[in-house]
Amino acid sequence: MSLKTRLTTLLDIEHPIIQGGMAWTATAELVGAVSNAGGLGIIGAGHMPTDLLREQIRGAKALTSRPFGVNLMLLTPHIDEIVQMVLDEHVPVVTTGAGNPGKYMPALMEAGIKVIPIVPSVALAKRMESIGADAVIGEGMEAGGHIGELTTLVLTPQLVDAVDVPVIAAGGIADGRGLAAAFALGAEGVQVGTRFMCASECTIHPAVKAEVLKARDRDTVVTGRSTGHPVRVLKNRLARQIMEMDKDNRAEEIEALGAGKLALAMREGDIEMGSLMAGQAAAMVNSIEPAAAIIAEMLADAEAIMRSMCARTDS
Ligand code: TUI
Repeated sequence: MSLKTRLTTLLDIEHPIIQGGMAWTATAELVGAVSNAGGLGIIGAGHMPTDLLREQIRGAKALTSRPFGVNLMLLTPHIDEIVQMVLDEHVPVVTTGAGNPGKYMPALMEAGIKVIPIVPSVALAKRMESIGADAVIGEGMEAGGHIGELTTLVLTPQLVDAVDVPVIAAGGIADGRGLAAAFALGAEGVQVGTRFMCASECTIHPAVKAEVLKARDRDTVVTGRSTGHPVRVLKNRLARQIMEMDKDNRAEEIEALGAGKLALAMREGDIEMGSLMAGQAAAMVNSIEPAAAIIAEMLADAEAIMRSMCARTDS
């Protein structure tokens, strides 16, 4: 099946499925597999040192000749250096998270890079469109990691009404039902993060994949609200400690405790004191499969749903 939209044309990809640029999680192997399967793989820059990120970009280039992207995490202190390196490496697509990428838009656009900001609100989407964004990703609070306040169900249609560029829905989408629902809301693509944590090609520690597979409906929690940068994680000892600190608004202590904890989980497999960033859709992830199988299943199921809905209204 093929679902062609303005997004597949814009990015020169087969299928309107992009993989979330998850820090310390979306590395070259996963990105290569998603792009080779006709989606858009995106490397997660997070707080990664510039040299290591350059290696990941070169690794992705070695694994796929198809387009891929890099997610820039705008809160990272060395973001200026990262942007320069991404420009030098001629990365085809950049998504941005956790802030306003306005400062970097002219240079990225000048270099011919497609720029797709992740937005948590209508106001930011409009601002991004007005300064040249090629599309926007509307991310609902079902998502993992750093999140906004609106749900995917209410954010997506409002973005579709507010901007002319393609809207990609993100947050809580992990199967063909989510893909079909996003299309019903007017999205022209979806971004999927948590499900790809359990792709066979994803290099995170197997202990973290096991936690995602085990997760049930209420196993994620939002921590760090007092810091102004709330993050959704799977509950563990670290999350419980941060929730206690949140009650007393101990923001600085939370920032200090959180430093380095995402890599501790994803790379070293510390599932108690590492930060297990994952979305609510963790509860819907039940197997480890190749990225190509995840994409094929999502497309087939979405198509079947769309057809059955037509059949129901015809009769
Ligand atoms: O960026 C993400 N998800 C992330 S980033 C990350 S690393 C991190 N670690 C510790 C603390 C904070 C982050 C883990 N997960 N998703 C995209 C996203 N962007 N969600 C929400 C936003 C966002 C929020 C505010 C985008 C723009 C924004 O703008 C504020 C402004 O300046 O207007």
